[in-house]
Amino acid sequence: MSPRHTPRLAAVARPRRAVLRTLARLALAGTVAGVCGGALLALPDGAAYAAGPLTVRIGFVAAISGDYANYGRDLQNGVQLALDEANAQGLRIGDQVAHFELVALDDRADPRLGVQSAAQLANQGVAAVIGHFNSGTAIPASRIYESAGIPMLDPAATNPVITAQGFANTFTVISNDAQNAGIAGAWAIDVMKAKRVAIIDDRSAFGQGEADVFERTVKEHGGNVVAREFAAMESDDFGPQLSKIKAADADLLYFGGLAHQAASLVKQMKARSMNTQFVGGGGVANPDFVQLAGAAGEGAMAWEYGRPLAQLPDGPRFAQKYRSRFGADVLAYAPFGYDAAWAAIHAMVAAKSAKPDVYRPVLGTLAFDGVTGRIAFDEHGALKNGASTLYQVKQGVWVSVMTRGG
Ligand code: ABU
Repeated sequence: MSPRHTPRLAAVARPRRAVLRTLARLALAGTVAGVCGGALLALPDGAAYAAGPLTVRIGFVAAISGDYANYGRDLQNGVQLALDEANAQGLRIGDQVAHFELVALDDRADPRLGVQSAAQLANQGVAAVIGHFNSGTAIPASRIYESAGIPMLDPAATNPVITAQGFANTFTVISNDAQNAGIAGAWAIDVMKAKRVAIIDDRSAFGQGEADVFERTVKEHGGNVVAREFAAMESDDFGPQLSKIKAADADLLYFGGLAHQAASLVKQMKARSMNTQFVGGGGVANPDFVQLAGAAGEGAMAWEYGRPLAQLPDGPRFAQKYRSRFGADVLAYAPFGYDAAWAAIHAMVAAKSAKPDVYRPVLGTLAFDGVTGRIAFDEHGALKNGASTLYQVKQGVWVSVMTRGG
């Protein structure tokens, strides 16, 4: 289904209003059905209807309730900010002023709901989807979007399988875990000189995926993995795993999972008086971790995607706009949500169409400077030249230590 078109009557000669009103009704019927496309309608005497506004529905899906709701709402805010700005700028898609409308759904990090949400958005005829937050929902949902021919712009889910599937409609504006966890694994051995490495993951497509990459890279760099443990995403009890890791005398523990579990983990490490260096993968270096972990979070390290917002040319301005609009600070991936939305908008404007089959080829060759850096895609839709940054909690604040890649 095409995005909704709503023609509007422009300046016309007064005596012909009745005729023109009838034509306007006909035009409206035609464009709603995707027949007219909102182009100027030429009349015999040279009078014309200017094309009216084009409403473009942009789908958004993430976990916006449950344990991961803070990530999802943060992402949604980033997307909304981009749509608000595009609407305020009065951008044109072809002959029509575009009005972007967000259609937001909650997949609650559940792959089943992820697929249902994707089908629902496809049925509603959205022009693009920004989502999902979890790799476990993004991977199956991407198959729905591919079948429906709707571009999915992934701002947060980082399992490399997402783009490795080779889908024409899948694009990621964030670097992936082949890169982020690979950099972390090499750094753990080459820079940290870790001698006895332990790994825990949350068994999610994301956490297990990054832990696998980390383990493989550690071994490739000559490192020694003394423990490989896991705990389900829902679990907050790491007692059995930490007993083994303490007994194995690990000097570095890498965790593949998200902030609230990472916070529980460091608290339990502190309770056991472990001096093993904690290192998170993506999704840990954010204010929620610091708040939940309290004093136990001090000294924790984590590798995150991209560059520090404060060091990016438009980062501080974005942070300020976000604070003014939503009354809160950026949590994690809002800038990527913002860039994902703008990627879709730029492609539609350049293609002069919000029809996925028309603007998708433009999206594939797009290159622009987003808030998070240069946005351009490789032949699989993966972000080109993504960066990763190491952070450490110092006096209750995540501080950037080094950036690799990009
Ligand atoms: N990449 C951060 C966490 C989300 C996920 O990939 O599941």
